[in-house]
Amino acid sequence: MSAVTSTPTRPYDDQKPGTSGLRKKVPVFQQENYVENFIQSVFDSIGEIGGRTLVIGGDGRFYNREVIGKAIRMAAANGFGRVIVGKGGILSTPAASNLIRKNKAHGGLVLSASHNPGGPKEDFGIKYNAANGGPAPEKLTDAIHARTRTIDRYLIADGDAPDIDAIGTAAFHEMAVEVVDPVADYAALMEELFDFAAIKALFASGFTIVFDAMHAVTGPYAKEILEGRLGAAGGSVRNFVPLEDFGGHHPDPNLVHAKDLYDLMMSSDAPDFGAASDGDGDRNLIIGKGIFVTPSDSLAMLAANAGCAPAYREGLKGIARSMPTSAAADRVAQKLGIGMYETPTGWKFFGNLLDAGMATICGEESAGTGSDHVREKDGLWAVLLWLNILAVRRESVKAIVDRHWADYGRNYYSRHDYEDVETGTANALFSELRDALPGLPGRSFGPLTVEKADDFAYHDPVDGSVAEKQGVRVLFEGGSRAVFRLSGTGTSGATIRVYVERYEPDPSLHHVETQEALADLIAAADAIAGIRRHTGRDRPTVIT
Ligand code: VG1
Ligand code: CO
Repeated sequence: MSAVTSTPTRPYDDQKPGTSGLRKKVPVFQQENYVENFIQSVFDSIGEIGGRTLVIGGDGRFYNREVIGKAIRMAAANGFGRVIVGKGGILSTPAASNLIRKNKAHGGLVLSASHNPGGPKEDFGIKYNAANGGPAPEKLTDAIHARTRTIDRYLIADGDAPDIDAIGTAAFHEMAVEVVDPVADYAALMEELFDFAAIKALFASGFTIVFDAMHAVTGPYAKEILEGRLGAAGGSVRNFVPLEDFGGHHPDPNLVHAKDLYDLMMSSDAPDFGAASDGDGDRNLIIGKGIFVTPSDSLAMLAANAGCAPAYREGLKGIARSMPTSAAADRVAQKLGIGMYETPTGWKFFGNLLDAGMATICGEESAGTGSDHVREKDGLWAVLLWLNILAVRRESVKAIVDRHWADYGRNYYSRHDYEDVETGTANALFSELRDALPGLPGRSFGPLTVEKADDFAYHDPVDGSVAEKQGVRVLFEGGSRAVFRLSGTGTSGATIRVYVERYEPDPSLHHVETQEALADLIAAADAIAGIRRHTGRDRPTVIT
């Protein structure tokens, strides 16, 4: 029997469940009724539920199990016919996307704060993915947010939710609770997309890999696929046990948090290939022996070589990238004669293009890459596509990168993050910057002259919706650019992201140190936005 509990709910503060759902510190989620009110607001906003299926899983961080228990009880009370839960509450974001699609579910609740740290005082998050397997579109997140403002009751079934540590189906009130192996269906999908025999042969020939799962959700996936099915040497997958606090680290596969891997790849003991993934398994870090591949370059190189993998042999329909991502992929699209789409940051903006068959491969500079096989970015997918390409070309990562730059030119690229800036300071910086935009064209900063400056607005070619204020762009004569935006995923203070890019066609200039190659642009970006002046910081927190 389902009990209906009426409770006046505490109002949410002003954070919109934006790019990646609701993200807060664990103690905020632990407040009475907080989780319940958010989940009920989702259920009240997604249309007819009666008898349908809901997928539930998370990245294993602290508080995952408690929230899954509540979600199951609430799903039963709200009329779902079935929930599919990853064993132990584990589901990577791309695996959840796949399960939603495969089972024609109404949607899914993915419990993760992605790359943010986990633990009793760290971050937690809940996002809702829709029936296509992708992040809830803005229309839906707006409706959920509005509902959190007025909600005055939630529905929850009595009794404890069934055990989620044993595979099998149990009845819970009127609903079936199906606990599934989180890896099986995902691994099967990867076998369909890629030439596993070729990758197996590559490993059998002595090719070596280190994959750092960062004690986050991809551990079991990588262990099964890379070591189990593809024959990578035992021990290739490191930190593969998901931990509630990720071992005290940030599961963020960048050059700061995956520094051990980076150092290994630059050393004389480096394996042939290094990779890592983030908390919820949707992002990737790719490092060859002696060479870091920037995510923007990786997107371009994967697109240019996708035909090596069976799933993409017929060619790509189009490529999409987020606006701050470098234009390296644009050159590939141009050469292939296919469409290129520039979207705001956040995977939800790719959904319509993928659903409409306009794009096959998508990517973000933040190390998210994926394709139309699911509706999320997919860390292991990117690693496997790289391996498939290496298995076919039998060249080193470095040789492939050098060849790509020689063929297309190099887009030098870097992102500078200023984390935990006081919110008022960050807002002041951006309002001043936006006010200054009309006066920028024609002005020079060192050797660079501004050609155009605007605030990116996206017009969705599929549904005509418009997303405004998606990042300030300053384009310089000659094609270099600086982009400024505020992060939507941080949980303390504001994070200012500055993205700089310069195109270099001349192969004799393709091996300059990145920060040096971008020095003029970095100086110009600071002069334009006054970052040092506003924040008092003399260097970024993270440089990628
Ligand atoms: C960041 C990245 C963005 C990514 C988002 C979610 O957002 O820049 O590209 O889509 O995280 O990724 P922001 O607003 O902080 O710049 V994840 O791995 O947290 O699902
Ligand atoms: Co993520």
